[in-house]
Amino acid sequence: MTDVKNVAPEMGLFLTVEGVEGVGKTTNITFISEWLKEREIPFIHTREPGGTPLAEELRELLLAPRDESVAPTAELLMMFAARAQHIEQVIKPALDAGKWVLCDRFTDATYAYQGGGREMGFDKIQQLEQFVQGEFRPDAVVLLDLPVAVGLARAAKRGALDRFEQEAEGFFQRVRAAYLDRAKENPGRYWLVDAEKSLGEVQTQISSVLESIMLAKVSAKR
Ligand code: Z5A
Repeated sequence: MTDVKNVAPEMGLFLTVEGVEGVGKTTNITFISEWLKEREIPFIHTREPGGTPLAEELRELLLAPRDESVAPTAELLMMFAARAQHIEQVIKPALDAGKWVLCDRFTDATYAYQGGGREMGFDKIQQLEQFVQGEFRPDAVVLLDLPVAVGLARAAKRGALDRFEQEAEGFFQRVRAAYLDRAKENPGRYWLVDAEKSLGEVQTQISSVLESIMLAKVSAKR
């Protein structure tokens, strides 16, 4: 195991976790939080859309099922409005304080859900990403991947469906394809985890990914 005790305080790192519906993000983010605690790495856990009071209000608006159909452009802009607030109020201050930021979804979800799922394409998202974030990007993206039908079957065991969860399987197939394309295009930043395996096997993969991310971070600082 990497000895991080002497390097952790000044080593802020922005780590996001992504994947389609039912892939096990929540479960595995709890696992990652424990992994960080065991190593005494200071971190915050946050999520998108959300993470600040204003952004959480936008999340409620975005996820609530409604009779009125939501224009994809309105949805896209609300995602980035929430993100702008989240970056400014929570993410950057935590990184500046030397903490890791463990974030449940970020802009990759916009590429996957609005770009892929809603078929909006990627150009406008790229423009908004540049406008809102400049060059700011996650240091590492853990992409949990599994066949859509498996994820939907897992998620079906939960309660009432939100506005995204009510989409048809084809929507989630496009989401998954967009995520996998992004991972293929940026192999240095994405860490692909086979989330169809048993939870124990998934978490073994995640531990090894975290060790690699940590080593890369430590050597980059040297
Ligand atoms: N969205 C967007 O469109 N654009 C954006 O830019 C952003 C977001 C940022 C809210 O996200 C919605 O916002 C999301 C995309 C959109 N909509 N969807 N769909 P969210 O992240 O809050 O919602 P979610 O995708 O439903 O995630 P979740 O609630 O965290 O669920 P999960 O990732 O599927 O995780 P889970 O609850 O841990 O796992 C589901 C079940 O599977 C649970 O019973 C586990 O015990 C079980 N599980 C987990 N792992 C395993 C393994 N390995 N084997 C067997 N069973 C397992």
